[in-house]
Amino acid sequence: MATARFQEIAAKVRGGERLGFDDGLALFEEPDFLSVGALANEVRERLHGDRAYYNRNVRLEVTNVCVASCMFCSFAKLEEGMPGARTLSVPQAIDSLRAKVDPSALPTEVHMVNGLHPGLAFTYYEELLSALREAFPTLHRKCFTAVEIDFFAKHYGMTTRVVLERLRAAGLESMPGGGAEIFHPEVRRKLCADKATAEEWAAIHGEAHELGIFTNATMLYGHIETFAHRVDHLLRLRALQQESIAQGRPARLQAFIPLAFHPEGNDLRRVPGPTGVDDLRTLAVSRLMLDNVEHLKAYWVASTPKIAQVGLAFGADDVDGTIVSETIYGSAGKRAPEGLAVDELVRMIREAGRTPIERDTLYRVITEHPRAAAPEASFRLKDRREGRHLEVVS
Ligand code: V47
Repeated sequence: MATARFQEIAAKVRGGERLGFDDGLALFEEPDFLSVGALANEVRERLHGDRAYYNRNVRLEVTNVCVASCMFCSFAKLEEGMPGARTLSVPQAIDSLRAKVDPSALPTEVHMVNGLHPGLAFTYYEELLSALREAFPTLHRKCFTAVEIDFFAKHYGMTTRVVLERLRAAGLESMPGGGAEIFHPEVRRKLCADKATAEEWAAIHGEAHELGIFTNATMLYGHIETFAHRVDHLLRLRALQQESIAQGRPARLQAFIPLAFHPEGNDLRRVPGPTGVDDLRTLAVSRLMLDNVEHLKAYWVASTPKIAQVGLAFGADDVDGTIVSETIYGSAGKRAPEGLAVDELVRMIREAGRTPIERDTLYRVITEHPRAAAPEASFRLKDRREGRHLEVVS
């Protein structure tokens, strides 16, 4: 049974009142996490009905060489030439993407993030974007975190605005939400002192919005931060979005994505990482606090497809996409598959009682799938001469 404090917060939410820092903290501390989830679900259904989104996307990482030394990272190799360090030339990057996709069913988005490589020319990134545009004209290019933009500006001696303008001219269309980690300086100082600060990260997103570039935002949770740090993080993002709305900027934060910390192969390997309940509660509190960000992603790569599926009843309206393969979580001990087929995403969404919608990067509807028949009817045994096979019936 939920506490009286929770009932107070629920009344605020139902009355359309904005939640404050103490409310957020109380939601993280509420013993009845199912009630927190149910309240977030009310908001989620008010915003999105029974729709749940996925997209057909593919990941690209062209270099894992990185000058930053984030304690949580298992992906970056600090210097070129170290075992496992890898940097692709522009033609190699295009070939590696070509090898990942089926030309007869091209995805709609490439999501690219990289290490902060000190030895490449800025023109490399411009050439990369132009080559992607030329080789895959229908793939939306969602590329570079604010941390990369900040690094480019400092390393190549340009303002962040010029960096964004040059990358946009070369083909950048939107930006992912990575690099946010935890904004609070008590944590950021320990976790990732040598990259963009919270203020720099937010300023770059605001600038991107001014230029019409839609962006996402993330939060890496389940390591050395407290619930208070998480609430602080959510409030900073809400303020950033409020500013973009108030200024009438042509773009916004589209989606928020909480990222479950994975401890293998990094300096925080003794931290156990979040539990399933923490994953679900964090989604729910995020939905309740971030009342001005439209979409909330349950990112199946970080939380596993099973938790992401349940997350669709805890505030989330999106499960990300097909991914195909990625290396950030692959090198940190992920318990999720390499990629998911569209059939698998659709089944996962349907069995959560939602209508699956394939979206593009900007949340325009590509396909609305019919709502499910009973889940058990999605499979049937088919007799074949050579034996009995399971066949998926869509
Ligand atoms: O910023 C790195 C995180 C992020 C670990 O915008 C880790 O649609 C857990 O930003 N354990 C990159 N997390 C991924 C990212 C993202 C993911 C999905 C969707 C979108 C989007 C963006 O991955 C990094 C960092 O916070 N990360 N190492 C780790 N060991």
